[in-house]
Amino acid sequence: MIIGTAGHIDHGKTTLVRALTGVETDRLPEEKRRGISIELGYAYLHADGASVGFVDVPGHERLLHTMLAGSTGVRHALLVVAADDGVMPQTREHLAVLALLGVAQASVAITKIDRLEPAARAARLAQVHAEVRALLAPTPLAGAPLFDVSAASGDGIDALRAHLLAAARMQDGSPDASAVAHAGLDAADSSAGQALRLPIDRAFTLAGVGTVVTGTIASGRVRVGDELALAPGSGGAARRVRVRGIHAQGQPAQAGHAGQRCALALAGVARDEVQRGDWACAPALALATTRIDVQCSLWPDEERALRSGTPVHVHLGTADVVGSIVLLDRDLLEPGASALAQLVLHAPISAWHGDRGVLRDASATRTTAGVRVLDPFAPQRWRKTPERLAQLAAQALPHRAGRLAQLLQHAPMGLDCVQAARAEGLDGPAHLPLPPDAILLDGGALALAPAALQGLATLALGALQAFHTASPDEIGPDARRLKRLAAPRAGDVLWQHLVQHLLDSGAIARTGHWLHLPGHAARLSAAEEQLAQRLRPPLLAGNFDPPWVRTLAADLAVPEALVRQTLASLARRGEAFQVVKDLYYPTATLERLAAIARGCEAQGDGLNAAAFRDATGLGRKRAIQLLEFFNRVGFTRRVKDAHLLRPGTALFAGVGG
Ligand SMILES: Nc1nc2c(ncn2[C@@H]2O[C@H](COP(=O)(O)OP(=O)(O)O)[C@@H](O)[C@H]2O)c(=O)[nH]1
Ligand SMILES: [Mg+2]
Repeated sequence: MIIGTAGHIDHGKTTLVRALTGVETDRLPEEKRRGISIELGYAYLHADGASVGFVDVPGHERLLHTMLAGSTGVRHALLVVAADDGVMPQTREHLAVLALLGVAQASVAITKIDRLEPAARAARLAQVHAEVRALLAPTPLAGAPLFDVSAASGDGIDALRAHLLAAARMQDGSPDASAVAHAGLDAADSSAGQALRLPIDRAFTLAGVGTVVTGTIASGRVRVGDELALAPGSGGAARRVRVRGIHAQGQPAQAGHAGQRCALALAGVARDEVQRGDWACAPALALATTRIDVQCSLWPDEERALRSGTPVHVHLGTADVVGSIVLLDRDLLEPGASALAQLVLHAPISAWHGDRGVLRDASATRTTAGVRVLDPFAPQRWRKTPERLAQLAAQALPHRAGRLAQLLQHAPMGLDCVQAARAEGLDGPAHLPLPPDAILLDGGALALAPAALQGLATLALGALQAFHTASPDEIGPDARRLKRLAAPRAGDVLWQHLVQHLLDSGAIARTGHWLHLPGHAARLSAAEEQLAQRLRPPLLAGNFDPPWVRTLAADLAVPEALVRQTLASLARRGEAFQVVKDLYYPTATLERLAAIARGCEAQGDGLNAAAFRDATGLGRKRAIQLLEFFNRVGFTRRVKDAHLLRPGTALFAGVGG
């Protein structure tokens, strides 16, 4: 168990840790000279079957960022209040920090009782106790026991030590101990699959060992030999390192687990490439973000409401970064209230679902709010839509399985399981507790609720019907064009699945590449079939310039209307396409023209009217008409004067059928 000190400067935190453990944590020359703590101090106590790590924090108000870094992973707070001074500003601020970080256990040491006049002692202690009780009352730490101690005389020290060891035994002995050791993790999230995360609070070089990082393991386990990532890393890439050696709770070890303070000796990274604020984590978890959606609670003692857009200092894990806060479900956050918000950061950090942090004001003089991470992959656009707010409400649910079930309900385009697992700190999508009826696609990388599939099917069928109504003489769109018409935000894998699902169920049909409603592809009447047999040869013989309806009618001596009707039926069967009014090209001819267009795009100035004209030997006007046709059916896409093939398009590639 990790115990963190808290309290005003000079109230005796460092002295008390020394009295409890025998370890002097103020080791820097400057700390010795000035008699104050500047850096985090660490000490361990192994006794009576318990292992307690102490993180001693500086009390100076200007060093609150250091106190915050040290308080990540603290399970039990040791609030120190000097009997002579009583409650002071950093007593209050540190308590606020602990409460906002979600630290749920504490003990209070009333120190320096030897300094009180024996005659006035009882009265003064009663007064300080009342003051402290009043301070704790509105916080989750209200029930913390008080111990009167003196490091100078040793009074009360043994009782406090025994109490802390007992608390450690209780906590480390409980089955969920490792999973809940991190203050930011919900007890309900103690399921398997949580991979290693360790917020780094120190990095240094040790002669003969190399780069060493330290921190309290937030989740998972680490073993000697493991490959880890250092996140957020620079340039969007997390660096890979290997664990050469481990100290857990101050002793050499082969492994370390959640709740333990560890030092990791790392191979593959120089000292100046890693710093406080970084995380050592399982490679599958590495992430870097500048936008985090959170639940934000404004401290009740704040004097003013928090406005959307306010600049803030964000402390998450051991990181400390500036940014601003955007309120998502209101414009103003009143003291004591909580809201959904987005943190927009000036530099990337790593954070995972459930992590807790605090906000300080822009000048970093006041702790103002606590935050709990809901989504480290927060969107910039559509961040306040009802759909997005529903997703965030789902993210706020305490149990992982319930949370994912709700998230899936609010994911009309499917849930990205790789990202969801990463956000949850799980070692891959296989560890996500998804509801049994979830439809898994793309090897489990995408999950879809049955209702979402139904919703997409309705959109697709509606779009197809509208297409047939608008273009009765066309067979139908290809799958990509239908996606653009029906659900442009759907991913390709999802869309393929949907189209296959609709084909399998008979809701739609396919002719060649073209999709259509089953009733749309025309059956030719006997008369039409007879005429079609006479139309096909001249159309094919016409090559890149097939005859017009009028010419065909004259040559075959049949009424124009009948030729027009028969060609429209052939078009509805995907055998031919009307390129301009009354000019039909057989699909086989279009396949050859498409091959030429592909060839044009691959060379010179690309696919434009001049190049296509030269390559086909057609006139300029017809070349342009054909290119416009290609655009219309989604084979190409026009950008200024060029026609770009839609990437990966299979249209007119000669599937035959
Ligand atoms: N008389 C007396 N002095 C104490 C006691 N605890 C701490 N001090 C003194 O108070 C000063 C500040 O203590 P320190 O542990 O550095 O306080 P911190 O800033 O909270 O870490 C030092 O000079 C200590 O010797 C105590 O129990 N009795
Ligand atoms: Mg100190």
